[in-house]
Amino acid sequence: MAVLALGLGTNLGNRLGNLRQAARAIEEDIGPILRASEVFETEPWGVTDQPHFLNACLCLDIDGESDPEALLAPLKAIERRMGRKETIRWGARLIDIDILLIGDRIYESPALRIPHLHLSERSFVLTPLIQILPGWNHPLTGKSLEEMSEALKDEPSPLRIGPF
Ligand code: PH2
Ligand code: MG
Ligand code: MG
Repeated sequence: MAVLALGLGTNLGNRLGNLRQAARAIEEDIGPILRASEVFETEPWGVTDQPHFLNACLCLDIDGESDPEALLAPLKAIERRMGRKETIRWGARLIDIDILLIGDRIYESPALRIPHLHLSERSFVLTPLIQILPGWNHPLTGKSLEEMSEALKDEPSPLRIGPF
C-alpha cells in the first residue's frame, strides 16, 4: 500500500460545499479517506487577480503498484460532474483536485508529475499537507514538508477556517 495525497482547491460558488462534495465523491469513486486537513483560505497563486481560494488536503491508501495515470480519469470526472469549466491555466475554478504525491514514488509523463511539480512553491498545499503527513520528505530533493514551508515564510500565510 502507498499513501495518496490529494490537494483540493476552489474559489467559485459555495467553496466549503464544493470541498465537501468533492470529498464525498472521492470516497465513493476512489476509496475511504484516511485523514483530512483543516480548511484554509488562501491568496490566489499564479494568477493573482481572482477570488481567494479555500484549500485542503486529503489522504487515502492505494495500491502502491498501481498506475498513477489511472487515477487521473476518475478525479477529472468528479471535477466535470461538479460543473467545472475549462478556463485559463491557474484561473478561477469551482473545484480542482490534484494528485500531490503517492508515497515516495517518482513518476513523470506529459500528463502527470509526481510529486506535484509545484509542491514546494505553494503554501496553500504545504500548510494543509503538513497536518496530515508530517515529516514526509520529497523523494527528489530530500527536503521535508516543514523545510519547504519554512522557505516560504515571507509569503502570505494560509488562514485556518476550520475543520474539513
Ligand atoms: N490553484 C491554482 C492556481 N492558484 N491559488 C491558491 N491559493 N489555491 C489554489 O488551489 C490554486 C491557486 C491552479 O490549480
Ligand atoms: Mg491545481
Ligand atoms: Mg488540477
